[in-house]
Amino acid sequence: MFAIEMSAILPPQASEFAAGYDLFFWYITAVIVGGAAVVFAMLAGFSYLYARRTPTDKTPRILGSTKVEVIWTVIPFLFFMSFFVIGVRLYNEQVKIPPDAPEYFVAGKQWMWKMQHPDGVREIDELHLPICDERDASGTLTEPGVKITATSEDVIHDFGVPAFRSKFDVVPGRYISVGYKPTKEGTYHIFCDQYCGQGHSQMIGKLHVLSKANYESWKQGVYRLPGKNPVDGSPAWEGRKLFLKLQCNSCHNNEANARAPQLAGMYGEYRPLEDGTMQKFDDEYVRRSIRNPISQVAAGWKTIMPAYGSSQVDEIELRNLTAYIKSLKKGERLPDRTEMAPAPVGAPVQASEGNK
Ligand code: HEC
Ligand SMILES: [Cu+2]
Repeated sequence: MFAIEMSAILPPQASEFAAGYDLFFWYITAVIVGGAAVVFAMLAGFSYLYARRTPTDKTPRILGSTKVEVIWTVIPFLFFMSFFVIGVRLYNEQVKIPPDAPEYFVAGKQWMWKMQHPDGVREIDELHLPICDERDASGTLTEPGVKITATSEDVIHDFGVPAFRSKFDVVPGRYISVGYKPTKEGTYHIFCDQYCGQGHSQMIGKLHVLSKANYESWKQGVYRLPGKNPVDGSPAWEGRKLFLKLQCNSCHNNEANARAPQLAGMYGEYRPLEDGTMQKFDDEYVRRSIRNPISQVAAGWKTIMPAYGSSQVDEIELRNLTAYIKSLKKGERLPDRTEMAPAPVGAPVQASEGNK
């Protein structure tokens, strides 16, 4: 439906960040080309000016000039510093993400991209995003844009969207986030920008920037399309189902003498550990608690929690469990020890007593 756009020299500028990035790119290019031009012009000029004219010409004895040395040190230094300062400012623009930006989750895997929207919609090798188009009188965007958080299920990949002038490594065992403010409707490339094995060149996808209305109706369509990964709800909601399905509640439950810590209200706090250190209870902490509980035992608890590898809990599921734990407010009760996971949507209804 959408043709992939690609202009002659650079990809289209489809995010707020892209224009500043391109300006910086051209600025560096101009400085480098200008610097090279000065060097080559001098090379040519001096070759002529100081060429040996007669067989008896003598090479003059030239001693150094502090003035010239200072000039050719300070001027390039100032240019290099300007690269640094502008570079840091641009970098910050992309990694300082407004706290109210909705979070999309991306998991790289040999050789595909799995995406999950904040409300649970999932996609593979495609990502639909709403456009950012509300500006104040001075033309500054008033919307937070979206937050993309990514990790990998196997090797290092790199989530690259040239039209957004954005690429970042997707590393197993770590979460990395960037902010996007898509400003132009259209369909753009997603590439894996880090060689990741045989299928690397096929690890490509499409990013669709839709108007807000189209984004909403697209999501409705996904909800309704039969067989296309129907989802029941938010990551936290899916996480609670997993929590029951994996029977985390056999230990983490609402009983006073439960065998494992109450998880409610812990997110964002500092957690004392058995080894005497304090750890921030954040996404990475929850990930380590599930993947490798021995690495950080909560103070006062036994090391009985099993480690859940990626064959039991994949990255999207891990993310959903984290969202569930994060959603538990202080004082909120964990599920009952005996509560069971609900049957999947559409499963045959069990015969009740009366039907026998
Ligand atoms: C056999 C009992 C048991 C099961 C099953 C279990 N846990 Fe645990 N869990 C523990 C214990 C005990 C601790 C505290 C000791 C530690 O940190 O390893 C803990 C710690 C944690 C922590 C860190 C809590 C804190 O306060 O620091 C998280 C998060 C967690 N579990 C999540 C889960 C999830 C999610 C599942 C299901 C996939 C699960 N656990 C299954 C026993 C269990
Ligand atoms: Cu890859």
